[in-house]
Amino acid sequence: SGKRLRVLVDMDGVIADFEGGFLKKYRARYPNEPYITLEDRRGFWVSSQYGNLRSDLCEKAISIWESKDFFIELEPLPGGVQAVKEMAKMENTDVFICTSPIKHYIHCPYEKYAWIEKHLGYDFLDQIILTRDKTVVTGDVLIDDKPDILGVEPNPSWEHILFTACHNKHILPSSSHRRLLSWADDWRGILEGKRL
Ligand code: BVP
Repeated sequence: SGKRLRVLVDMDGVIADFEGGFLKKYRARYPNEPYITLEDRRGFWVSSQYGNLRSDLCEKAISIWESKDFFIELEPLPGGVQAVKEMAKMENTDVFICTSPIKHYIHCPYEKYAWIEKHLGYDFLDQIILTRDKTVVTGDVLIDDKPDILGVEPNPSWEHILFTACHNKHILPSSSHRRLLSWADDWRGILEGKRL
C-alpha cells in the first residue's frame, strides 16, 4: 500500500542504557549501600525495587537520575542508534523518538535533546516527542521496554512491541505483546509486516 509507516521508538531502555547508567552512578555515589544487579532487576520502576530493598534507598535511587548529566551521559544500547538511523532512511517510513521525561525537569528534557543530537544528529531533533502519555500519540508501532503503557486513550493506534530489558525479560509471553529481544532481532520484519 502507499501509506507511510510511523514508528515510535522509546529512548530509556531501548536506545539509551538507563539501567546500566543508573547502576554505575548509584554504586559510585553510594558505595556502602546495597544495590540490585541487573540480573536481579524486576519491575519497570527502579525506585520501587530499591524502596522494597530498604525504604530509604528509594530516594537515593531517585537522586541518581535527578542529577545533572545523568541522561546525557547514558551509553547507547547495542545496535540502537544504527537501527534508528537505518529505519529513518527507509522509504515511506517516519521515525519518532517517543520518550517520557521525569517530572524533575531542570536537566532531563534538555539532556534528552542533547543526547539525540549527539548520537543521531541535529536533524533528528525534529523527530522528538516528549510526553508523559504515549497513548495520545498516533503511530503504527511503539517499540518500548515498559510492559504497561497506559494513559487517557484506552485504544492507542500503535501496536506495542515490548523491547526486552533486564526488568521485563522474565515476564511470560503475556498474550498482549510481541517482543523485540534486542536490536539484533528482526525489527525489519516487524516493520515490513505492518506495511501489509
Ligand atoms: O525518564 C524515564 C526515567 C523515569 O521514567 C521515565 C521512563 O520513560 P519511558 O522509558 O517510559 O519513556 N524513571 C523513573 C523512575 C522512578 C521515578 Br519515582 C524509575 O524507577 N524508572 C524510570 O525509568
